[in-house]
Amino acid sequence: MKRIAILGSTGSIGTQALDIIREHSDEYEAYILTANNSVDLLIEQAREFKPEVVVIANEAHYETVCKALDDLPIKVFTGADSLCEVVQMADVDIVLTAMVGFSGLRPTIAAIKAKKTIALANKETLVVAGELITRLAVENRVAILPVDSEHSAIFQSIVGENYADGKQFAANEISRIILTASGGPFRKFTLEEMEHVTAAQALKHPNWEMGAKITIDSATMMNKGFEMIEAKWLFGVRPDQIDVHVHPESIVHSAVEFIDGAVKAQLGVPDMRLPIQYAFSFPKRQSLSGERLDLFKIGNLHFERPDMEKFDCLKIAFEAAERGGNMPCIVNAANEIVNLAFRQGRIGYLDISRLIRRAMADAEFIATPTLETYLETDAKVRKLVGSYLPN
Ligand code: MN3
Repeated sequence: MKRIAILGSTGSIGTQALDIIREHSDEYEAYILTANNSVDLLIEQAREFKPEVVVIANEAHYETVCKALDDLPIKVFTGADSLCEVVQMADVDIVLTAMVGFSGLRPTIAAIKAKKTIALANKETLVVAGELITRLAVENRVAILPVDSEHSAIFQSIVGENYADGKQFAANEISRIILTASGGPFRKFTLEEMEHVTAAQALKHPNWEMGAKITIDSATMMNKGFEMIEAKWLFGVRPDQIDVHVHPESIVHSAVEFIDGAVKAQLGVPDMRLPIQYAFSFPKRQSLSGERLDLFKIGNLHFERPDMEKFDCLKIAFEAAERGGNMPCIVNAANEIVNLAFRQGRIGYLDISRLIRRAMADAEFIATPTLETYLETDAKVRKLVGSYLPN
């Protein structure tokens, strides 16, 4: 029995992780469930899965959750710091980081230091602090298993590429990663058309059902830029070895080219439950209900080069990755603020990249950041970008 802590159980990844646990209840147990504000769903999940611990991060909802669960032997905690504490509990085997944004950083670090296997869905953690996180993972001998569908595909393609070379272990060398992208809802829009798109249009993703923040990030392709940075840290490649391919069908979830030119990919229907389950079951595969890939039905697969002029956020991510230091942290913090401002109708779609570029120019660059630098940069840039917004 693997005991799983789901950080962000009421979000899109969290609820699908619970689907997996429901389907394989003899193998997995939802041991910790956490949410920020989605009180009703968290209570419903707690009553169904009977976890050991529930965390409602927003303290304003603490009484409500306690009352609703007071007939069950479930411990209820509140406050952002309690996330860092509960992930260290002795019985936890896997921590699924499925919360949104920068808030995932500190709990992920706490879980790594407590030597928990990480099923990583919170890509912002690696975008902001990839150097620190990967170093801590090596020091603590902790596995970081990707849940992002592209990174799971890359990971599935490199499983089996390790070998024993005498008494040493070695891995076959990757020459290139093909990171696929659906292109989002504005793939065929002109820049002029993009000027006027609304949040409602951006929230209609053609292939994937996701939370609001990441759906907007997909529309701007900042999500793909962040995934490039995520891949750089997870697989130890340089940004120039990562080739973004727009692939509107979302069937090839990503691919790896090795030094001999062989390309391995993972294909399937778009369904996040597979990468979530693979992170839980690795190295084993398990049955999974749902639709199967039918290539006859799909007929053709298409690939295009991304338009870096139209999707400036993708270019921004490459620039930030090349610059290094706290620049990806600056970009992430700015993006979290403008993403929300766009959803609230306070700024236009093209203002997203304009304001992020402004923050990149204005914020203090630090070449060799520490955890404190990241926390400080994040707070400062949020304030800075807030000052750019109309009232
Ligand atoms: Mn993805």
